[in-house]
Amino acid sequence: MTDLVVNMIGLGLAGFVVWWFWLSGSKGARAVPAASGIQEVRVLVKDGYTPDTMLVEPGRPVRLIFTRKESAVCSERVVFPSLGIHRELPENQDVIVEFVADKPGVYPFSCQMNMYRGKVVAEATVATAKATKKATVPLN
Ligand SMILES: [Cu+2]
Repeated sequence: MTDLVVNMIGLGLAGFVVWWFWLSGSKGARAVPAASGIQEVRVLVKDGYTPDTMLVEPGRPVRLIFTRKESAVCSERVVFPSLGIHRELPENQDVIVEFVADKPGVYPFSCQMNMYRGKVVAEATVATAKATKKATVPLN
C-alpha cells in the first residue's frame, strides 16, 4: 500500500516535470520576479490572453498587467472567480491585478462571459520538484 502511494507520488512528480516543460513553451510564461520580489507578467488582451498561462511560485505576490488592445465587448472585464477579483479593462490602458497565490494550484481567469480563458499556475520550481523526487526515490 505504501509502495503504491510512493509510486503514485513519483509518477505524479515525473508528470509534473514534463508538464512544466510543456507549459514553459510558447504559450506559458514564468513570472519574472521584479526587484521588489513581486512576480510580474504582462498580458496582452486581444483575441484572448497572451500569454494565457503564467507560472508563479506559491506564497509570493503576483502582479498581472493587462493591456487590452481591442474594442470587442467580450474582453471588457477580467474575472478571477477563485480570488473574487473583477476588473474593468479599458482599451489601451494598463490594468494591474495583484494577489498572492498562497496555495499551490490553478487560479483561472476569464472574460465576463468565460470565452477568453487563462490561468495562473502556482507551483514550486522544477528544481524544487526534482529535489522532492530524489528524496522520494529511495523509498521505492
Ligand atoms: Cu467574453
